[in-house]
Amino acid sequence: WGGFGHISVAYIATNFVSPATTTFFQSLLRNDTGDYLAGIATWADSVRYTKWGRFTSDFHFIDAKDDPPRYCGVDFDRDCKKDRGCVVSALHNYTTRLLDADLRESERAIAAKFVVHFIGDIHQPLHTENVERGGNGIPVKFDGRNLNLHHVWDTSIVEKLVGGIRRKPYEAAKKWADELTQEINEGKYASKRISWLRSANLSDPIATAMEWATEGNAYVCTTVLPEGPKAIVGQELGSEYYEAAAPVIEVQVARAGYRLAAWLDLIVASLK
Ligand code: DCM
Ligand code: DCM
Ligand code: DCM
Ligand code: ZN
Ligand code: ZN
Repeated sequence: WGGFGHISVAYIATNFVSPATTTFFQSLLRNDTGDYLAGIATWADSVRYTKWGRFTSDFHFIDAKDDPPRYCGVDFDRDCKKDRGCVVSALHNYTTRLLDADLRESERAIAAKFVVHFIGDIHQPLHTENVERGGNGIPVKFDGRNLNLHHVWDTSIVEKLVGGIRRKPYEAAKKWADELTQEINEGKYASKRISWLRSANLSDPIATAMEWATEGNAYVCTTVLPEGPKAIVGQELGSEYYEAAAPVIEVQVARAGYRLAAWLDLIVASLK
């Protein structure tokens, strides 16, 4: 996701975590405001092109070598690069480090920032797809602008859906997160929220992350590339395509925020 998606996921999680989880992460991240998660949600993107952060650049995605729209699917052994890792192995690594009380606090804070970010990214369907580097190599149009398909899914659709995210992104994200929180608590997602946590198992972060990755990757076949990668090249995506994509982005952001809260709660509960 672009910054707005990550910040929105963080605010949804902030709405759902337990009081003990709030206290733990406010202390670890040295921020006792309501922005303690939102404020670090995009940090991982800011380090991926730095000298220190180069080794993390492949941690934001898993390149599923499937064949949309014919078949979708993610396979850890096939798709997670052995030498460089992927979003699934990164979630395992940084969850383990967050749980490791022998690590320096600064290292556990870094791990927390990566976990918050990568649970967001694993829910972006094109972060679980190999075709054209997750759609980065597919030129399209969106409301007349020339963009690539990945950017449309990271940013353009959300921007059109929510509106005004450029002027005051944190305020707009908080407002959208509160609306999605309401939908999870008593709206269109209320009957689904228990099932959203079914896969969450702190004893097996790889299996958990693979379930989340597989669910998001299925949208590549149904909604992202319903007629395949060639058919979408140069197409205008601001109308009918947008109408089908926006609900998928909305549910994926809601799931990411709700699951992030549950994951952080499981981590804090297992520390005592
Ligand atoms: N590291 C990692 N994953 C990688 C590469 C490195 O977790 N794909 C970690 C292992 C080391 C640190 O980063 O603790 C620095 O690695 P190196 O000394 O290999 O640069
Ligand atoms: N690191 C990591 N994952 C690991 C080990 C290390 O991301 N499993 C990163 C975070 C640390 C850096 O590498 O800041 C240096 O770690 P080390 O001191 O273990 O080389
Ligand atoms: N990306 C992806 N899959 C890839 C390569 C990149 O999902 N195989 C994502 C990471 C960023 C965006 O695409 O969100 C742009 O990546 P880059 O700047 O590396 O081109
Ligand atoms: Zn992206
Ligand atoms: Zn990212």
